[in-house]
Amino acid sequence: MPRLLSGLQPSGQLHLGNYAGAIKQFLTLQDRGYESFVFVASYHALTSVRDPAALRTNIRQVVIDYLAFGLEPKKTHIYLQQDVPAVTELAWLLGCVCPKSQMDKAVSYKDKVAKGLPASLGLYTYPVLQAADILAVEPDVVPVGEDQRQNVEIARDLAQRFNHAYGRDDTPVFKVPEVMIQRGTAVLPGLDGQKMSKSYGNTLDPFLPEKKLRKTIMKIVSDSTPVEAAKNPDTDTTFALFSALAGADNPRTHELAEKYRAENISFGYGHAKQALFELVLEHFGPARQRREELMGDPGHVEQVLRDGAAAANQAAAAVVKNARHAVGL
Ligand code: AQP
Repeated sequence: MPRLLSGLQPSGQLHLGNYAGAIKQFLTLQDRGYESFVFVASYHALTSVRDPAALRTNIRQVVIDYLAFGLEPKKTHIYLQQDVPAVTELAWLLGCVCPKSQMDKAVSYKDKVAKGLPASLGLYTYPVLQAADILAVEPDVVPVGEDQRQNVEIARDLAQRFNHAYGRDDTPVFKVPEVMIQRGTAVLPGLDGQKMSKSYGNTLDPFLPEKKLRKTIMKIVSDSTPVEAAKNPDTDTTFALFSALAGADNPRTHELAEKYRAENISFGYGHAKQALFELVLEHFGPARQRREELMGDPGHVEQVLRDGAAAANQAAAAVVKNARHAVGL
């Protein structure tokens, strides 16, 4: 059975970018029979979150949202990063074969520091911990958004370096996984047109109460093309979000694109935003309902995490044992 591994940081409320770039792929692969390992990257979130109460709340919320979006614990092992200690041990072993220059070249560190995150050692070596998350459970694929491509490439590279240093030809220590990125939703824009990101304050949370959801969608930045003029759907954020949710090939998306292009006094950006609002409610209706139910069932959430951690620990134990042996410990 093929395996996938991926995770999200509990650095804030999950948003449409996380859903379109990552979670939607988890759901598709889960339905195709992949054994899935999907974790909450709580150690990674420590590079940006310094409020323990907020972190605790976010961690629980990410698990509830994973389940609400449709991850099924029978097919997907859901766990917290700190519940699989083998990951931090592997991070050390991988760090010892990682050239410093590789971290110097990592773009996410530079981007995040430029956005005001503290320039900590944790943030600097973030890709090594991420490589350990990935390699610990030997996945075939790592589905992520475009911004994570380089980090998965680093994980592949570290696995190969380690295998080269310590493996024997016929028995590599680490399995080298493939990155998987969804075309069309690889970088979803946020309300302001930049990449949608928890830390940029430009996100759309599909679980917002209806009134607030509509208000937030109406805030999406659009250009100043007058109502009666033709508009370009390909450069508009509202259209990008609609297309990511409905699907680029959906007749509803084509129909909306035609409305943009027509010179029509009765179709402005406000109408496109109303269409997006209705689509979000329709698309996430069942998830919004499930989320309400899950919020009242903390026992179930705890059980899911215990089972998920047991499966991840089991997978990681064999990998760490091999890696320790390979280096001479
Ligand atoms: N805008 C996006 N479009 C497509 N995919 C996205 N992802 C994030 N934003 C977009 C994908 O979601 C997964 C989880 O990412 P993460 O939580 O580890 O951190 P991130 O990529 O840094 O996400 P954020 O929201 O931007 O978090 P902060 O602001 O805390 O750094 C990944 O697969 C990512 O590609």
